[in-house]
Amino acid sequence: MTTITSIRAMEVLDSRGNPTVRVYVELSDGTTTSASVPSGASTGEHEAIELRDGDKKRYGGKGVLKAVGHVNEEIRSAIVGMNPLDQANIDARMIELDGTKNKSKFGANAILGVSMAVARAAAMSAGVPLYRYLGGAAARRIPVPCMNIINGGAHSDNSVDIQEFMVAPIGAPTFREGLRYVAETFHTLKAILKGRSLATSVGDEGGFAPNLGSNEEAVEVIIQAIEKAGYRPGEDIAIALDSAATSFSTDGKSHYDLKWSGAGAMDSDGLISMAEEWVSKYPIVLWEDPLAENDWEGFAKFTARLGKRIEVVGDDIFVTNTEYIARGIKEATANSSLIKLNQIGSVTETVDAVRMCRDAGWRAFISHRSGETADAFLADFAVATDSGHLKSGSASRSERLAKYNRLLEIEEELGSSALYYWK
Ligand code: 2PG
Ligand code: MG
Repeated sequence: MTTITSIRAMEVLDSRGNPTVRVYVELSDGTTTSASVPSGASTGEHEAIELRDGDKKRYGGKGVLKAVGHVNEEIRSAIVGMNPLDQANIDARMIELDGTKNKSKFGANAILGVSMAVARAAAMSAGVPLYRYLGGAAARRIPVPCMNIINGGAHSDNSVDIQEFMVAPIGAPTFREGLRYVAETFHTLKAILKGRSLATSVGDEGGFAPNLGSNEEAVEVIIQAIEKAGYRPGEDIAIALDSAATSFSTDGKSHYDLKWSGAGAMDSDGLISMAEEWVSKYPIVLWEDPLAENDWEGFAKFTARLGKRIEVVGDDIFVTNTEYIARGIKEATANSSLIKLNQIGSVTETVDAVRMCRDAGWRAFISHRSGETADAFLADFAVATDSGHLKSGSASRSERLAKYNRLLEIEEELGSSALYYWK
């Protein structure tokens, strides 16, 4: 039997220049590999804990040497000797040793780093690509890339309230073509913004971060870019949004203040009516976090009114945690959950969250974090879980393109057996 012979972590930097955890795993058959953990900015209140040192003398307190230490000591001694194919038991062992509800002892960054590196090592040792190891022989659907071409909210310094304006190539015949559709739209958008003397500098996820007149103007300029690039809005390319509404909620629950649009203060009902108007006017197919993380009631109203027309995704409200997703299913809070590995902190639990969505007839939208690394684990994970769509930022910044480029590779490898479609 092949066993894990070594586990070692180190502190590296993510795409924002903040420390994160990288884990190296070695197996008895000579396999060596590593995995790096991402980090969010607009984090949900109930996310698993990303352990940071708090030592202000290093990286402003953001160092991860404590998490690294937990991998190199307690986790290492518990996991070395185990079979790398035993993913669920390895994850369970770490969770049990941590002993807290939110992984605050070892840190989700420590546990997830090991979990991802073990999965990758097991795949390599078995001689199969990661998407096939995790998803089985029938894993062959390449996700539609929802490309975030205008960044706002906590991801940029402009005055935009809504965090992400994404373009989704829903009518493309293949992933390769879809990626081309949206990358061309990104370049066309840049030319339009330049022509209007607007900033073309980018935000954390590689999308532009211009100061426009209103939230709606962002949708309008994107539609203009889609058309100018030669595509049909709503047929070739649709729009997906992530409001990340917690960030402009004044009470974290049911009151909001949209500064940028000049719309000012409004309650959940006002926000839902605005969204309804937008969905009627624009080719929007997906809306993530239209309301704040504690606005369960607002979410359910939103879903009752728009859930038949669009995909309603909960991110901060569900935090990839089956406890919250289960409540969401019971209360018809949404019809989809965002899926982020580091929100829950292990590969097994992330797959559990996707399974729960599928069992309920929900969708699962696979996501990167705003702080990323060049690790493309996510691309394989999205194919393995058959999710059909993912978001990995824009057509700039290599940590974003790493995932899209990996999907190009997977599609090429699968050849004519690859599937690509929206819904
Ligand atoms: C989100 C994510 C990723 P962050 O809100 O969906 O786009 O952002 O990683 O900052 O939570
Ligand atoms: Mg989100």
